[in-house]
Amino acid sequence: MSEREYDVVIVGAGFAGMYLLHRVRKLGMRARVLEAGSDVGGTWYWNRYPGARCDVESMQYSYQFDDDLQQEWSWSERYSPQPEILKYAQHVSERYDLRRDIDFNTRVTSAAYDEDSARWTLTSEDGEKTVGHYFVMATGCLSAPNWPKIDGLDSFGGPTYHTALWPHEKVDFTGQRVGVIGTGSSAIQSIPHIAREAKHLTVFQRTANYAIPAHNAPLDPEREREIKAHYSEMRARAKTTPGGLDVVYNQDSVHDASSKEQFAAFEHNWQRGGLGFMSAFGDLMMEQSANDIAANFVRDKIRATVNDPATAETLCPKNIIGAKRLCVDIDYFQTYNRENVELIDVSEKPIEAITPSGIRAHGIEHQIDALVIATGFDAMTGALTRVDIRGRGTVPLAERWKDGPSSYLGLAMHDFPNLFTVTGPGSPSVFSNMLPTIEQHVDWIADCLGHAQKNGYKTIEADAEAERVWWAHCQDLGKIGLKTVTDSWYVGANVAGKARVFLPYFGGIPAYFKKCEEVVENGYEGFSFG
Ligand code: N01
Repeated sequence: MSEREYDVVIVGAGFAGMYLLHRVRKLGMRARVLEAGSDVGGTWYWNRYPGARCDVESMQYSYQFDDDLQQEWSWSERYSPQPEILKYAQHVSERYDLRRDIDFNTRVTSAAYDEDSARWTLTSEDGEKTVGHYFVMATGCLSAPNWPKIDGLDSFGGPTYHTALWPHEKVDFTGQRVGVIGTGSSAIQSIPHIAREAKHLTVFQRTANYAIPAHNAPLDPEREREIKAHYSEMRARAKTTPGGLDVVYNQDSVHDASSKEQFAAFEHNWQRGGLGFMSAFGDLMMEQSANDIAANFVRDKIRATVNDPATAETLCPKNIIGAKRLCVDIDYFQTYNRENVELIDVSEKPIEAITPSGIRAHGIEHQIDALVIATGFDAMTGALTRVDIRGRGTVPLAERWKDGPSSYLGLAMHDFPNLFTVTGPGSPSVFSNMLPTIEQHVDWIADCLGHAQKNGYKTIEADAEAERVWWAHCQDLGKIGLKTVTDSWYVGANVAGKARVFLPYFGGIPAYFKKCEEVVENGYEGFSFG
């Protein structure tokens, strides 16, 4: 093998790429990770905006492949802030000596498969080529930043910050007039922090969002001890729930409960805080009348929190609760009680333009010194289609997916032999606790590579029919209930021109994990080895 030729080339040094490197090393394979950033951490490397933190509880958002690792690491808060998760990623990279096999500051721009050698050649921005027998895109579901199409965006005279590309050095908004565009999770987390610092903050809201309080606090040492004593049991319980979270899901219909019982269940989940809010009843995402009860509960909370009735009404979401990703907040709605915070509703009429000194909406130019773009990501497919990936034939992946993606299990695609995706479209990923789901994908991929190695196979490829059937199943699941009724990044609606297709798998973690196991038990059903 030449110096730049490997058994496995992995793109991305987030939690997926790091663990995959660790796993394939154990198979005795030579691996290289190519990472655009200057360090490990993936999403936690890039998303450094003020207030960034995980909306899954710390004790559940960590690797579980090594009990020593999970026993030795201590989280300081119930919900970990981004710097602490980044430190954890750095700790993992040191503990398993990962950095020596990672090329940082290396953005891959293209990858081409050569049928004769059954190898992929990856080219990075600087023209360097890396060859791999296997190629894994461990590039995350929410990693390709989405910039809004607003006239004059480039003309703004002050600094512009995208939440997903936040500078590494502290951004100080003291004394400044700041404009924030967007009110998704990133905005909801950052707005309270920006408001505390800025002279004036103007938030431009196109769609109001539901947010459940985090009730964040220092991690209770007793709770930590208790979980660590029974960690594997908690992880096992989590794998039995739809979202892979150790939360008790009530399967009963909200309609079978009295108003008092409904209120008590929602209040209990509200006081507990976090993403488990929708676990109060089993049919909240199944029908409108059930969903309305949960939505009205949250709207009433917003009205009770925000002093100005008109602002409160603007902040009350009109759409289905849970159809867009639920947000978890710390003092988000309270922030609108501050004198220096102003909310501009751009739901009926979009922002007209960004000018050198402000944002124009409804004919009024709001003067700002700094602009924060919190408009999210080209979710689930963006990180894959932004690389010119060509498998068998010359049609790039982006072209093949112009009417929507297709994938077998979110792991592999026909016509792209020896290429795997971690948490690709058609996987539960974004509907689950991402870190354990990543681990399951990586384990599956590494086991599959081990199987090919043991049997002397040169190629692994998803069968066209298996992919077609799986993708059709994902689309059918998407049609159940209320998930696709609302425009969201789950269906690609947030990116201009993107095909409207249901991107994740909505069948829940237990069904998905079982399917992956069955595929293996049935001799890698739906895959062909050459
Ligand atoms: O992005 P988003 P995000 N004019 O797409 C608005 C994960 N995450 O970065 O809804 C005006 O949710 C857009 O409006 P609309 C989490 O899974 C996790 O906040 O399209 N507004 C929306 O309000 C999350 O769901 C954590 O009408 C415009 C906002 O921008 C996902 O990442 C933390 C606009 C975008 O919201 C994405 O969250 C943060 C325009 N032209 C994020 N274009 C954790 O805690 C867009 N918008 C782990």
